[in-house]
Parts: sequence; structure tokens; C-alpha cells
Amino acid sequence: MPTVHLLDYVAGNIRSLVNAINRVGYEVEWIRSPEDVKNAEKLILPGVGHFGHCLSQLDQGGFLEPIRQHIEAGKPFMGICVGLQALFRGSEEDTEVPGLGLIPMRIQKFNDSSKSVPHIGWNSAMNTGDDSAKQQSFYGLRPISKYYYVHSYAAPYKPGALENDGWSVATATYGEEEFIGAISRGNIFGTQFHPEKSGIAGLRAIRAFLNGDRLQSLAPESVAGKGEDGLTRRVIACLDVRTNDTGDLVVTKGDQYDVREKSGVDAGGQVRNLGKPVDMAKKYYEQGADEVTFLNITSFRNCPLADTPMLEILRRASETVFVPLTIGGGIRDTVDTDGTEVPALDVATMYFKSGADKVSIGSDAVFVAEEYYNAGEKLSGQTAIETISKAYGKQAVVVSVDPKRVYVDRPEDTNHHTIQTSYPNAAGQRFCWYQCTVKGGRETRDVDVRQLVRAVEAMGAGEILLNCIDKDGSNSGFDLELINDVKAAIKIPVIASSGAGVPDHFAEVFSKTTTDAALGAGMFHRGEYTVSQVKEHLQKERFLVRQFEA
Ligand code: 1PR
Repeated sequence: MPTVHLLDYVAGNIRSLVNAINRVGYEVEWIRSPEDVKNAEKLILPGVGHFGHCLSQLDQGGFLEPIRQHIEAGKPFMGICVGLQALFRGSEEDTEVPGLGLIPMRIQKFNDSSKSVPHIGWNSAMNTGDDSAKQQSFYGLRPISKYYYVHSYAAPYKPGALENDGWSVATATYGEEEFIGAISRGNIFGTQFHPEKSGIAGLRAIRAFLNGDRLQSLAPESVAGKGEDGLTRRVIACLDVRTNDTGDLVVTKGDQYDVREKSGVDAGGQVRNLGKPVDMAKKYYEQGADEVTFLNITSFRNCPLADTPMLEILRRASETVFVPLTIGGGIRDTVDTDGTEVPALDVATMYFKSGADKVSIGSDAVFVAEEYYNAGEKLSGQTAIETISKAYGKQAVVVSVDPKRVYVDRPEDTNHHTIQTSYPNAAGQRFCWYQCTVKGGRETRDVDVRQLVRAVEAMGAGEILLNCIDKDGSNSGFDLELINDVKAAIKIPVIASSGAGVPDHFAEVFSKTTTDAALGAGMFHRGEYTVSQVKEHLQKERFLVRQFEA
């Protein structure tokens, strides 16, 4: 197998990039010292987290100058995400830390006054320039394809500025802002998106870079059928995973979080077994799921952390699933079976190294939100959310919320934020608040969902996975009132979850709320609908979705 060199300094999910490189027929050799850069022919610089952190790490490790020399020598270089940003002069994210300065522009933060930031999801990389430039693609990028982005900072696009300097540029639009999605000149290729997480379209870009296929003519139908720019609606498949009564790790699914069978041969308390986690993740990827989430809904108390079965599930899933993987359950400060105290950051690191792109924090987020308010809304800097977000970037930290409705006669009857609901309870009460729960809904806490999401946003969470215990497994559609209430309270993206039963529920949640993504579980696991059917329906209803490329 031919080789490519990969810099080993980064935190984050490097495993998926290695898997993607292997998939297109190359082997990875690690760069562990600045000396190794000299031996590299093709070099990839991945980057996650903060611009300043990445660039300072590279600088302190003595890598910056060898990288500059590699590029100046005309050898193939690819920068991914912060790896692309490193090519610029600097970034608003850390004004003190300089970039490589090959591009005399600065990276800027997205404007969050009218849209969620970070920008998370599938967006375009469309060639700029005149009509003849648009007939060509660089490194296999296609106008009809979508690519996975996750970032708060980007290079704003200024027409002609880079093209006049010999660069090929592909852009994407987020809200009112057009930014650089990919650039290339001579031996340099940079992508703001993550090609290793962008399905077949991303693998095509990696293959083209490694094979040295810089420019290709686009097929006429690709040019004519130029895709629609902008962020797509994300459809996520969720796998609740736990050990069943015979000790096997299975995908299960509850009704209002109760996962035991109530009818059929297993009636009387067996855990519902809906399939094997890795096989099901692959199936949903092949159906066009934009992300796959695994929730470990029970903790593996008797198992040393390093052998947690979820790690193996992630390792195996990331070999075949080239879209983002989220893992939730048990992300908190932990005591291992031998008595060793393991901070949440180390637990998360194990998951990232095994192929996770994001970790999802449930119960621990509620406990730390309580402490945050008790301390007068002061950050401690020590919570799992803060430490993981600081090390890996906020896009890597999801907070999973498990709220349920508490009805009251009047808003004055509670200290919590209430909504007037169109769905009164049996007693006719027309107001409710959403109470946060922990331990898979087993225990309620004196925190409402608004308090929770505001606290975790302040701590550096990048996204909210918004479940709803009342709706879970009901097939009656999402809780639109809850979603609108949460969306109005925060800037970070929200994933609507719980209640999807038919494809039209996805169309409904996207038209009646401003949710950023929607998640389904039971309807997919029971084989009632496929992810592709949901996407076809969304497309029919004129929502922009990512087409699955075979
Ligand atoms: O508290 O950090 O260890 O995390 C535990 C995680 O496990 C949390 O994210 C919590 O939501 C989840 N969890 C715990 N118990 C259950 C359970 O079901 N008994 N599952 C559970 C949560 C809810 C969704 C589900 C949607 C969609 N599952 O993930 O997939 O409701 O379902 P539907 O489309 O079929 O309606 P920690």
C-alpha cells in the first residue's frame, strides 16, 4: 500500500481519518517528530479544537517550520478543518497566535445573531470563478455533493481575492455568510469540512488528493444540475444500547424510557432486543443517515473502563460508517474497577480515540447545572463539559436532556419557567414546565430545561440533544412546544428527539420549529420506515437534504 504521513499532535477523532485513508487504499505513517516531516512525501494536517491551541502545539513541537518547508518544496499537503485555517495569517479565535500566513487573510467567527453557532452539518463546497472554472472540479469536489462541517470560525469569502492569486476556491453559505469550504493551489489542498466524515463524497476528495488528481472536468449533468447551496436538514439515527439479561450488548428501545417487553414471548420483563449495534449503524449509514448516535443507557459497573464494550463498538463502527458518531452514557468523573479515579476528560478521550466525534453528557450536566446556579452562575472550570470542551472544542460536546412535563394551574404555582400548552393534561391544567431528570429518567431534579440548556451553553456545550420522556416511543410526533421553547433560549444547535413515528413528523418539526436536526429511533429499528424514506419525504416537502451517494 502507498503511504501518507499524518501528524500525530492532534486531539480528537484521528481514527476515522485513518480508516478513511485505509479505505481509499493508503497506509498511514505517523509523524512523531519534526525530523519525520522531512521524510514525508504526502502530508496531511488534521486539526480540531481551538486555533490557538492547535497552532501553539505545532509551534512548541517544532513542527511549523518543517511544514512550511514541506509546502514550499512543492510536496502534496492537505489541511483539514483547523488544518486549513492554519494556512491563514491568523484567527479571531486567538488573536495572539499567528498562523502559517500563506494566505494573507484572517479567520472570523460566524455571526450568531440570526443562526446557531457552531455551524454543524452538511453543506456545500461549490467552485467559484467564471463559467469555465465552474466546469471543473478540484480534488473531486462536486456542486451536487454535501460535506460535513463543524466549526464556529471560518474564512469569509471575498470574490476574486484568492482566485486572483492563483487559488481555486469552493464555498458554502451559512445564513447570510458565504465562507471558504475548500481551497487549492499547486500542491496545497485545504478543506474546512471533514472529508473523513463526509460519506462517499468525502472519501472521493481524500482519494483524489492522495492520487494527485487535482483538476477534473465535471460531467455536464453535474454542472447543469448544480446543487442547492446551504446547510441541509440533518436526520440522525439513534441507537440506545445496553446489555440484555443474557449479557449481550443489544440495541433496545423504550416507551417513555421503559425498555422491557410488555407483550409477546418475552413479555414479563425481557429487555427488547432490536439488533446488533455495529450492524445497525452501518445499515443506517447506507440508508443516508447524516449522523449516528449511540447511547449507552446502562453503565457497565463491573467492567474496567478500558474494556468498556462501547469502545469496541465505536472502533468497529468507524471502520464502515463515514459520518459523525456520537457516544453518550457514563461521560463523567468515574472510579474505575481497581479504584483509580478517572476524570471525565480521560473517559471522553478514550471514546474519541476509538472513533467518536462527539460525546454526549446526560446526568452529569444536570448536577453541574445545579452547582452553577448555587454558585451564582459562576463557572468552576472543572466540570466535564468545560474540560472536554476546552480540550476538544465545543463541537465535540453534546448535552443530552431528558425532560418531562410537570403541569400546573398557573405560572405563579412554580418558580420554573412555564409554557402555555395546547395539550392540557387530564385534569385540564393548561400550563407546564419541563423538569430535568437524571439516571435515564429514574430521578427528577429541581431544574427546568431552560435553566439546564442556558447553564450548559455557558459552560461550553456545542449542541443539545433534546429528548422528551413523555414523547419517547410514542410515535405521535416531536414535542414542538418544548423544542420552540429551548430554541428561543440558546444559540447552540438543537437536535429534536423523541416521538418520531412517520416521515411527516420530520417535515413537521422542521417546518414548525427552527430545530437544527431531528433524530429517530424506534420507527427505524422496527423497520417501519428507512432513513431514506424520511429524506425522500423531506425532499418532496421542499426541504434541503443530503442525497446519499453510492
Ligand atoms: O446520564 O450521561 O450516563 O447518559 C445516559 C444517556 O442514556 C442519556 O443520553 C439518556 O438520554 C439515555 N437514556 C437513559 N435511559 C434511557 C432509556 O431509554 N431507558 N435513552 C435512555 C434515551 C431517548 C432517545 C430516543 C429518542 C427517540 N433514549 O435517545 O432514542 O427518545 O426515540 P423514538 O424515536 O423511538 O421516540 P448519562
